[in-house]
Amino acid sequence: MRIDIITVEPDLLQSPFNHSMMKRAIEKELAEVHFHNLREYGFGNYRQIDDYQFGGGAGMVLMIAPIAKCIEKLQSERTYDEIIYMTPDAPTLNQATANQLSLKENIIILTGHYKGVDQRVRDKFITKEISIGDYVLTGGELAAAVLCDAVIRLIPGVLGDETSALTDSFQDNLLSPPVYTRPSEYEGMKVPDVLLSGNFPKIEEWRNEQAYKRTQEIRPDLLED
Ligand code: 6GU
Repeated sequence: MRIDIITVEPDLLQSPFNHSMMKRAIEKELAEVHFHNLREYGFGNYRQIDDYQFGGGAGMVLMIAPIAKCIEKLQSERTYDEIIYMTPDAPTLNQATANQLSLKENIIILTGHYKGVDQRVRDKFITKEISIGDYVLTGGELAAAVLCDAVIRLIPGVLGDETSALTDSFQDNLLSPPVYTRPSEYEGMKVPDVLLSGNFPKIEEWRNEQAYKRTQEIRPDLLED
């Protein structure tokens, strides 16, 4: 999978890709990530990329031309399956969306800033808009890193069996059950007997019960779908 990220703050975005699972995916050549500094596509000596909004109001808006120049250059090199815009005014990312995106070949992710992008960018280029939750971030960069992490770990071959994505929270719309490791007793707090029993059907049943119970307590909305 190839991901091209168009951003105003490329430096803010680099580090998550140099660690852990995303680093592993890139090293295994299962994922390829390219950063494009929008400013390099800006106008004039100041490389202008934003301007005041028509109609007045605080905050700058990213102009269409620099973004168009960058996207059209990428599109001249290959075909993209999705052009995604990270913005709080969009449907919220969930596991189903991450699963779908993990099967794509080439995607572009555009990260917003300031007051966002000229609506015509969204109308002309964007095929999918994603928010990562009901709160406002300064820019879409961290949100893009979150999206990439959620997607890249699902690309076949990235996770080993020991960390199979199939047992993750949300993969079946349930939260994960509690987990324990040694010691089996710490300051009087004991690991549930069933986990030490060696009775694997029973353990599986207990985990399912716990997952359901946790979901009911913490995220009952997940059970309504
Ligand atoms: Cl994708 N961008 C920004 N700026 N804020 C957010 C977000 C995205 N998702 C949640 N909050």
